[in-house]
Amino acid sequence: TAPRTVLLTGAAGGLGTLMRELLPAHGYALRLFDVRPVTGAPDAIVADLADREALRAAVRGVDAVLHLAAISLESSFERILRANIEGTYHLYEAARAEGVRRVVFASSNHAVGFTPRPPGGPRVAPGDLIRVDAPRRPDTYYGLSKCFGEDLAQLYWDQYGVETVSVRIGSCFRAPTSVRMLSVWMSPEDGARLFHAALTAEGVGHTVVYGSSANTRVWWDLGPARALGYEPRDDSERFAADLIAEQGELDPRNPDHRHLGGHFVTRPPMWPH
Ligand code: NAI
Ligand code: 15L
Repeated sequence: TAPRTVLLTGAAGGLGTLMRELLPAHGYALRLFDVRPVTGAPDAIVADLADREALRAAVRGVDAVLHLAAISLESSFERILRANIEGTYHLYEAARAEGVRRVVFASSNHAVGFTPRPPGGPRVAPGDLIRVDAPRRPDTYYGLSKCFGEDLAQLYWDQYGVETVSVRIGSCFRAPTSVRMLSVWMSPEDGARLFHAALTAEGVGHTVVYGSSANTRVWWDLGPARALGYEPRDDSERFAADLIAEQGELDPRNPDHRHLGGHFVTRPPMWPH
């Protein structure tokens, strides 16, 4: 079958760059969109999410959108409002107007970042895993914008029949760099597997899932992601010994270690501007 055409917003970013490498093997032809030029991709659409005309043209004829473009850390409310809240609204309006039926939305664990870390040791008992229906507790304006995106996705499904899988991504980088990340890490390869499942599963309506690898120390329930057909193959445990030797185990007396969102709760990293 012909590759499915997917608009990848945020194509110049860290995750966008990884997905440009990994998604074609799953059968996708990618159309790229970012406010910054995309290295090695002269055909990429360089435009802001605020540019409604550019967005309309960008989504025209695609089968689905993988919406990664955003301010991906904390920032002023005004900047988050413009890029993440208004920007995501403009993206959904373009999709609705052009008849695009499926969006995969890069939500974040920071939509529930103030949720206490599950009790017990490094291995969480199945009954203590954080579920997707846990109350939302954003830890930043950034996390709040992801709550908005999830609600917007629900509205566009209920009102207009645009389907979304909202993936509350943990940390998707080549390797985990902190002990917290041992719990929330999603390998790029598993990320591509999960996005592929989210792009192709049938009858998703609006579904919210957590996105990580099958980590030994996982904090949340991967059941909803697996129900889409996601089969994670990686586990951060191979990085555990080195990271723990360097940083020590998580300590409940350390405020940075008490919540799902880690140091976003205490010292949110700021978007550079
Ligand atoms: P990133 O900051 O590396 O990339 C984001 C990209 O979006 C940048 O290339 C930026 O130029 C673009 N962008 C920002 N504002 C824009 C606008 N107004 N119009 C057009 N493009 C704009 O972030 P990363 O790590 O690649 O994350 C991608 C998405 O996944 C983000 O939505 C982020 O919130 C989400 N996410 C990422 C996680 C991770 O571990 N990488 C974890 C949880 C969520
Ligand atoms: C996020 O939402 C950020 O976009 C990413 O840069 C990481 O900090 C990640 O969460 C995390 O929680 O580690």
